[in-house]
Amino acid sequence: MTQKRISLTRYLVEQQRTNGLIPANLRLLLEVVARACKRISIAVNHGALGEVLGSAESENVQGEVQKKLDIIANEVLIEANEWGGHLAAMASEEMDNIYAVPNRYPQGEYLLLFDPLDGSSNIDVNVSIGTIFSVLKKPEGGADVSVQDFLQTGSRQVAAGYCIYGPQTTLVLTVGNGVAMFTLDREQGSWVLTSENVQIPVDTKEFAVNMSNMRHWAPPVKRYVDECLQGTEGPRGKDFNMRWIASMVADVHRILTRGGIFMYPWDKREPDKPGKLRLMYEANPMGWIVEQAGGAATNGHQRILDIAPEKLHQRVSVILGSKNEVERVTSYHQA
Ligand code: P6P
Repeated sequence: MTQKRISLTRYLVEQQRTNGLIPANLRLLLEVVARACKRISIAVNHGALGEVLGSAESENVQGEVQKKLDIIANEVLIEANEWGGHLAAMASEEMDNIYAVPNRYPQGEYLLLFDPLDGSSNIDVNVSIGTIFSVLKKPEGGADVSVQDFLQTGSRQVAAGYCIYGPQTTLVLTVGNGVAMFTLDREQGSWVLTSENVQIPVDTKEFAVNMSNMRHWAPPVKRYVDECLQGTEGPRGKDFNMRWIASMVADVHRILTRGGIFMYPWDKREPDKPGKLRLMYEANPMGWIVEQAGGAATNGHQRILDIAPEKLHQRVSVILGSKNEVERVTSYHQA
């Protein structure tokens, strides 16, 4: 008996019917984003055949060289979402300012934030990359939408997800009732529910960090990684494995699938910079997804989702994954 196939549409309708978590316009938003991710997946999978590899010879707001696919993915998400009447505005890692829905289209109640193609340094070497997105509600009242409307804590998200473009193309989503995964059936062009109520093991033997930065870390992070490296002879009494794909979506997907801890901590090279990753469209959506799967996400001192944002593109230290490990690293910061 083949397993019953549940489509993304059916999943969203049933979530609305049973939990009232997905009003019609939010369902439309999520289906539009999922369709945009299909288009991005096609472009990514063309690789060298699609003349989409390499640099775009431009820089983003972060001062990072943009890849052609960064810009393509950003344009796909903007074009897919601007006309539907579900959004007031969008914000992207690839755009300095917010993108208000043009007046020729109806204004909606939601705000969509995204990193259109995270891990783009991996594009040209054929390593998994992904799209990360976060959904907020535009605060009531007020005239035209502004960047201030976006500056809400991650705990106010109404939906969050990512799409990983790897051996499979998989959409991972939460609306606050656990985490579900949908695998793209390329023959039918449809998203099929392949996992729900995803749970991250609370313990792990696998850590993910860029070890080349070790000498720059703060003592609590150094202590944690040193203890992992001491293995059975050290205070942890067990050996650890290390992974670092340098693609947050791929590292987080592995952690959602089999546990682990992911760290991109502050380091002393740029002491005024809290970390490399961005709060609004990387740490917040990933932090909520991880929490919804029974994990934890902090900046070493506080819950990621409680951080009050001051700037749209602000950065943050990220420690997320298996709950007991994240709590251990966070406790070392209190010591
Ligand atoms: P590093 C990709 O550029 C990214 O923003 C994340 O996806 C990834 O976890 C991190 O940076 C990798 O950084 O310094 O190891 O190249």
